[in-house]
Amino acid sequence: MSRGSIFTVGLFLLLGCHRQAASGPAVLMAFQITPQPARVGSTEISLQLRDGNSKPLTGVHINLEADMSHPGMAPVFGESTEIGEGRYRGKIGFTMPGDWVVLVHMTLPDQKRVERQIDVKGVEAK
Ligand SMILES: [Cu+2]
Repeated sequence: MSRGSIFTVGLFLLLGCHRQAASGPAVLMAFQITPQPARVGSTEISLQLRDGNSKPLTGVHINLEADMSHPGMAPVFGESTEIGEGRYRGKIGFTMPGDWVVLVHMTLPDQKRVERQIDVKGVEAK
């Protein structure tokens, strides 16, 4: 499997943006999921974080957690590392086809905790 080509194909195909909730620190999160469509196996989650002034948010510690909605399904976890100004990249290994939710657990440099959610529907079989 050629990681490079898969990343290029999927890049920018899915770009989401979630505004912050009414309370809590301002964190704007854009995301890309590669490959598209998502498949069982290693999946790259690229994030771009900005603060309320649209400045890149650096130094955020990120843990990824992915869940399915039905019972008896263990969550899967992944780390995310900063690769550039406010840009982070991590991997999640989807273990089953279907609808997943990726929880992005963030700890900001001031230790405030923020969580965002990415719906990844229709993960395909390998
Ligand atoms: Cu499942």
